[in-house]
Amino acid sequence: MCKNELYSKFIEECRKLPSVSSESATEYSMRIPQLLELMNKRMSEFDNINDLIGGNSLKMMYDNHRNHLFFLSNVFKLGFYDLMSQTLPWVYRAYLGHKFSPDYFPVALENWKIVFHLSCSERTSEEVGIIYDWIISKHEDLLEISKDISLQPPPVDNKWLEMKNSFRAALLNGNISKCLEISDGFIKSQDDIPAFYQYIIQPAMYDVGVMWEKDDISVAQEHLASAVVTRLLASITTRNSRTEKTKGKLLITSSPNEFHQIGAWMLSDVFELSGWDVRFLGADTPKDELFRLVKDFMPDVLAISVTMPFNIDKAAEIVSELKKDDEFKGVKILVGGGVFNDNPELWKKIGADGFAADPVRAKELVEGWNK
Ligand code: B12
Repeated sequence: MCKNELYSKFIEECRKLPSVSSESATEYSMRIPQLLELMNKRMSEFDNINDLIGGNSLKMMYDNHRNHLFFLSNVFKLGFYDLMSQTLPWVYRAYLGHKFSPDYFPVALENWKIVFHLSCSERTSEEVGIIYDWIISKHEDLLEISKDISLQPPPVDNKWLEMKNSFRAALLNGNISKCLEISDGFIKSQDDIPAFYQYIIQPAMYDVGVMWEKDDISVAQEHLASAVVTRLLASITTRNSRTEKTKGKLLITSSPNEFHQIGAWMLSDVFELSGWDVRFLGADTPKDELFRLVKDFMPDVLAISVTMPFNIDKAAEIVSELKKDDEFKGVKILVGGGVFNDNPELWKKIGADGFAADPVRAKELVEGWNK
């Protein structure tokens, strides 16, 4: 069977898995701290743990355990198994890329089951156990699928390829002068900014992600690239003048616990430069603080950026609380970011008013609402 067929079959089977009841999903989520502590302890006591995690730090494994729990908690709460079939191959690829042993997965999954058995009610342990058993049974398939089904960056038009590649090289070298030279060459007027973001910066950063995934670059190099992009965005933002702010008010933030903020920043620039009154909050805004600002600023649109699948519930909570409160009935909610791009139906599941894959499409959508 070719890998694409194998993956299609995997997705289909995953969709047919029984849903976890809302009581069990809630218990799973409430018990995350205990589950995490117990799992970290069990796994770190294995004699061969160093081999299983490929010589990486225990901290890396602990972070992965935390992400695992928050991620599956989202899958169970939303009953959205596509999120799982779409993320598992990435998990395999990224861990194997970072030298984890293939044996780590079945060992960890079996131990999760023991941990649920020890910490949760029989019902929860049984319901989530079925899902874990299915993942364990797919281990060989996942090893195969993960080899080439990737969250690959979307292809870049040949027209931009060379420039994107030299921009990426400059980013990874921390060469801000070269990045400025490229952006100055591209951006002849404010109208060129959205295209520069979309065709040069975004794909270059997606490449950086794939390089990190394969362990071709270090975390430090990825941080360097992000820092250069942030400095560049600051220079573009400050060097370009705003028109009158007549189009409406937009408040944009990344969800709580979401540290990716570059995409949200781009959205903020594109709206601001076209005449919107924008407040951009950056990464990881706590929910209660966000609500205070929404109350003061009372935007026409609250835009929430989410990249990581384990942060969807945080955005979902904001949407549901805002929608419940009459005071905010004039505020529309727009969502976007990596996890929504990878799962284009997800925005409906969390009750948002709309989703757009990039700032230009976001502006078209929102300006349609405002008519
Ligand atoms: C830089 C980076 C980081 C930086 C972010 C720094 C910063 N200041 O933002 C740091 C180091 C913090 C980071 C952390 C992590 N990261 Co990271 N990161 C990246 C990387 C390389 C680039 C992100 C980026 O800037 N992309 C460019 C922007 C422009 O693209 P974008 O976000 O998609 O935004 C566009 C659209 O989505 C849209 N959009 C975005 N937001 C919104 C909002 C609205 C309302 C709308 C309408 C549109 C919209 O418009 C934007 C422009 O077109 C990506 C690779 C990738 N594919 O994105 C990995 C990536 C996202 N990270 C990844 C991971 C795993 C992590 C960590 C878990 C790593 C770890 N083990 O700690 C943590 C998670 C931390 C957390 N809690 O959030 C994985 C996620 C895989 C997955 N789907 O599960 C990726 C894909 C890397 C990979 N290939 O494996 N990361």
